[in-house]
Amino acid sequence: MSKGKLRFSKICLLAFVFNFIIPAVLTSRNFCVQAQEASKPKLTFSTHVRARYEFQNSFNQKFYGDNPGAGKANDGFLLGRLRMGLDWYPTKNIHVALWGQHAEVWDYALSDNDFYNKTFERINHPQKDRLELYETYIDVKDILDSGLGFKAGRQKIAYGDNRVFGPGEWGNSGRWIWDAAKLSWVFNRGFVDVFYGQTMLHEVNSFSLNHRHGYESLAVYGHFELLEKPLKLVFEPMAFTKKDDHPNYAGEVNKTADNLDSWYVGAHLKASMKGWDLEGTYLKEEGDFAKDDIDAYGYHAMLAYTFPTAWKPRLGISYSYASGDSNPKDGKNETFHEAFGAKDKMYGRMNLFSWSNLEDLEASLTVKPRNWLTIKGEVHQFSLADRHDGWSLNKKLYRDPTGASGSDVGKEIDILATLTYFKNHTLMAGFGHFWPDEFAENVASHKQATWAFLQWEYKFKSVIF
Ligand SMILES: [Ca+2]
Ligand SMILES: [Ca+2]
Repeated sequence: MSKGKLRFSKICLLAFVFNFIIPAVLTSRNFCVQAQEASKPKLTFSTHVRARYEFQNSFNQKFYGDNPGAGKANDGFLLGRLRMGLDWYPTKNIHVALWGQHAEVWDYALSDNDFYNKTFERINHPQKDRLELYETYIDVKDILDSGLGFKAGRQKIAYGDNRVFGPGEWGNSGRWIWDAAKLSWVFNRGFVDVFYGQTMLHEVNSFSLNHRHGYESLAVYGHFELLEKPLKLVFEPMAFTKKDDHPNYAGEVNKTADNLDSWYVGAHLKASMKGWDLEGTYLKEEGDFAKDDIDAYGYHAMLAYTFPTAWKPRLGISYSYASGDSNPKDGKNETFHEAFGAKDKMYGRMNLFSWSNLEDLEASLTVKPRNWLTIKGEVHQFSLADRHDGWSLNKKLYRDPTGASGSDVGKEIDILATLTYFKNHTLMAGFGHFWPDEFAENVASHKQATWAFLQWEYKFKSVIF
């Protein structure tokens, strides 16, 4: 579909929403009655403020060690984010949101141009995006008691444990934000969503209303609560595309520039019983990466037990896998490309890894000494799924196609504390340390890396009427 057609179809969709559905819903008797009955606020104004100071020693967003290709070996910077918005609920089942976001970073050693993305042909900044449109949508639920609804506009899309679709809130500019139209069918014990959307890019100083998006996706996601008690079992099958129609991709052998046309199919499963939690995700990826065939897969499995004692200790083990490419010259792309998920709370808190060419063995312990205090510690052992493929921190630079540099990348420990003692305020502090193994030492550096942060978050909502 051409850009013009796409824009045209979006405009048609908006016109349809405003011209047909809203009046139809508002004049429906059912909704008028509900509107009279509702005593909940109709219009609210909210403010979310977040500030975080981070210190990175011997690594940054793109490089590992004391000789980074950009930025400094040791960097300390302040991140600030302001989100403000109006939420209007004309009836119980209609929600209209209009929000803005301003994301800024001070004292950052990496420049804006260090985040120039050749594939997207512009800057896509993970920390900085000024005066932007944030969540702005219309959400209509349960039209005429049918369980059917839709949500159209700029929105976050998240399911399950956020691994496949998740906003990625840790990054200051908010990683995956969608311009999408979603149809939902909610039934007794589950829902099915179908949506088409495009992900926004974070260009620092340009407003993103008519901008070039990153990826586009057509997706179907189901959520089925199969069992309730004593075993709770949730099954979530999914299938979706991840496409970029711009010819900025090149294959391994045939370098003719072409587009990305991939699709995924898989499922997420969650089971809980008597303090035990079991969770698993499997995702198969196929399609075309320029002239190469994609043949990749990823999965994750987690088992945790929460002790019914003081401090509620929760002990967990988890294993994440994402396939890597075994031969850079066979015209076959076996690297699993992460979908649209979060990675902040996964694959180590220092964010040295993504769900791509990865083996991550993790053990964690969470305790709650007070109901307002949570402390989590985790240890990781990271390896490459395939030693001929690159390290996701910087795939092109940290890669040894011969495989001679080994596959063990390193070990990491993280300790995080979250404090919610003060109403509307959340304080977080954290520390991480990384020990490089053979692969990181060979392709990057022998140096150990350290990370620390302190974060304050404030959320306030006031009722206008
Ligand atoms: Ca922007
Ligand atoms: Ca290959």
